[in-house]
Amino acid sequence: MEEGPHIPYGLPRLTVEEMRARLGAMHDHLAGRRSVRSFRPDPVPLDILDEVIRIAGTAPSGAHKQPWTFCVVTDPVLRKKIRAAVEEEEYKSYSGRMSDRWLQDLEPLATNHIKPFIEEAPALIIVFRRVHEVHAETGEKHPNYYVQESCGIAVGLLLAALHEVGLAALTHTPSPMNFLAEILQRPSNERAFLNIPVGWPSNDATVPNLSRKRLDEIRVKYTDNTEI
Ligand code: IYR
Repeated sequence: MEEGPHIPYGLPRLTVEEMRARLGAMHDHLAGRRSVRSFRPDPVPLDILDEVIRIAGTAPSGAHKQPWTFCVVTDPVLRKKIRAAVEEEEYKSYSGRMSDRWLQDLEPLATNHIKPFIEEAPALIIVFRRVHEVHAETGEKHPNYYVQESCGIAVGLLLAALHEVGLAALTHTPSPMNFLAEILQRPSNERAFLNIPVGWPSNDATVPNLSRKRLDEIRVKYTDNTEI
């Protein structure tokens, strides 16, 4: 972390009406985000993906260690290799490693071990969590903190940024996924966190007809009823 004095900070104070209007619009927009498994092959400009990653990099992180690396993979040879390795792992998962209950829970999503989207999507953003840092000169290990939480927040911002510009994504979690670090030759302090295929939905893309929990199902109030 950069050391130095604290600097002044403020935010614009919106009226409650402005807050309601902005949040209503933000909800309507973000509620339209869905996990997509079928993509058009059209390439996404790399500078757009860079901007999206820059936004993800604004996330808060434990002790501001920013314990993430975002790999952008568009190379078709690599994507083919990744697809083959993913399908090998997913086959083992679907045909034995996942419980019957788990498979039953996944039925509405109609997933299986075949993952054409890894080659069809024009880009994969593969997120690695950095379990520690390695000092460039001494080779000394410096710990990172709350790495899962930090990377989770960063990916949340990344998904919002993609949706903001009309790009679809899937948060794909082959398990185990250490093969991703091997294929991409990542350093030993990095562990694969998520594989995120990105692109525009194909013309025949469909998504399951899901509903989301209502506010009263996800929020518990501890108030004294004096608030407005
Ligand atoms: N990783 C597998 C299985 C899978 C698991 C969950 I939990 C999902 O929400 C979706 C899929 C796959 O990607 O098919």
